[in-house]
Amino acid sequence: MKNFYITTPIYYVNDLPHIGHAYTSLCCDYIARFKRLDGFNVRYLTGTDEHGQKVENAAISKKIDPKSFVDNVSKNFLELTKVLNLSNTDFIRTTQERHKKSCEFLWKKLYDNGHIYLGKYSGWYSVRDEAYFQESELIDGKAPTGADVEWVEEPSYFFNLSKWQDKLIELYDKNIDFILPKSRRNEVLSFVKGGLKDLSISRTSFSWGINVPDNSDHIMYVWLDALTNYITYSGFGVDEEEFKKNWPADLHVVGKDILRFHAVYWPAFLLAADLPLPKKVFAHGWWTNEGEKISKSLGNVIDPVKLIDNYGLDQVRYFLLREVPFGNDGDFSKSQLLQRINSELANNLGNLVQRVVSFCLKNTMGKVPNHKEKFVKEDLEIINSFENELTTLRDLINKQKLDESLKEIWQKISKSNKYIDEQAPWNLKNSDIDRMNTILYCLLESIRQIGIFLQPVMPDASNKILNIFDLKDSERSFKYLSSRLISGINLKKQNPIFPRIET
Ligand code: ME8
Repeated sequence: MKNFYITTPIYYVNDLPHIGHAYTSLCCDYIARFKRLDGFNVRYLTGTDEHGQKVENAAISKKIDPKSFVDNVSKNFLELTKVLNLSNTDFIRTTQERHKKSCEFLWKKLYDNGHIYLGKYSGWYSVRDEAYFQESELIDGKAPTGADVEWVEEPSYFFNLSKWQDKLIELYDKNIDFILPKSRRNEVLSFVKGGLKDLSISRTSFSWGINVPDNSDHIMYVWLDALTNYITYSGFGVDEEEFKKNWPADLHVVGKDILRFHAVYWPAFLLAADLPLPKKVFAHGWWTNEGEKISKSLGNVIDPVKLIDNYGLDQVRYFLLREVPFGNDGDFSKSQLLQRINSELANNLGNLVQRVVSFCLKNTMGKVPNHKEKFVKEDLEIINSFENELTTLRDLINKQKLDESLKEIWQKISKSNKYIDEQAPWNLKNSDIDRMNTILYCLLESIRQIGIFLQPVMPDASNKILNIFDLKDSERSFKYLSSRLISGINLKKQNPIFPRIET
């Protein structure tokens, strides 16, 4: 079995989860579930980023000690993995012992390889971004993200990032898809070409972090600590064999705001520690809410839990993945969500399943009918198209064109709806039962294939669809697309899969 390893960023535990967290996790879940059905042994990592000044400040403002604070807030993110029905295979917390070991091991490797030196940092720091900024990067005295910055002067260890400029450029040139989408790749490339400064990788002015080995006056910079989570899960510093087996990751999915950390700092750390590099970093865009930037001060933060309570999990999963071309910014609009639920889920998909199965319950004694007739061209287009569809979907998923992969599945659904209208099996009830049965057979077979394809995006609804045919778990993978439905099996009645929502 081939391995596939995908990661979300690990989320800061200074506050409650929001739509951005849910979005990244769902995109990864979609890819992870797809790969699993396609025969890969999938490792899907998510978790929480619990150290640093931002989290320490949040704990102080709540008058709770940092450890109790992060224990509490991290639970909300763990809970979110259940609410979103994620298929993650681990949930890492940077306060775990295994992670501390991994960070210490990486630090020592960097140090022993001669890439860390002690100095003094003086410059601007944004706590909200947990990032250093040069004077020239500030806009009206603030970080480019709009966050406040403070002047920091403290002893600090540095990583010799400046030495890695050529190697990084070579990496981007040789691996044209290392950073996607392309527009983001160009941004990173010009940033690196502009020259890199050595990076401060330790702090002394607060203590909520992992101690630097052999100098407990310093804690590690939270981004060095956080990025290391991706190798902690692979057993780095604990089990060499496991690590070799499991690393590198195939895909880091991140938001566009944290691409620099993943596409510049992270590969530089790994190169300096003589470790293999991840294969790809994909940066997605940001959501606005009804055209407005999402921010706490505007009070328009979208709570994914409430959203799911109101509209349903599979509906939200589908909407978020389908609405924006993956990599672009997107706007969350309630009317657009309702429109997609009613037209694409209730009308297009829901009706197809409902009318075919109801018709069979009345006219084929609730069984998958026999097909005595030979299949004609139109039938074969419905039941034999899966091979091409799977090839197309694979290609789209491998290129992270998630929205397009859903469009492709909906084309199949529309094709089946068109087929039922054109073939009109209801007109054949009294005149040509054999042809009617053949048409219904083809429609049921197409619904089975659609059910299999839909599993990554809507695990619950596709489960209901596949339960109509009482398929075993083992019969739901892509391998089974080519095995046809057996005539004579009983169909199980299902309630409407996607009821319309009145607007
Ligand atoms: O950055 N739309 O964590 P985080 C889409 N701990 N995505 C959004 C968004 C929006 N409106 N707002 C935020 C961190 N995000 C670090 C990561 S990884 C080693 C450490 C996304 O909790 C944002 O782009 O601040 C980021 O990818 C993710 O939420 C987590 O942000």
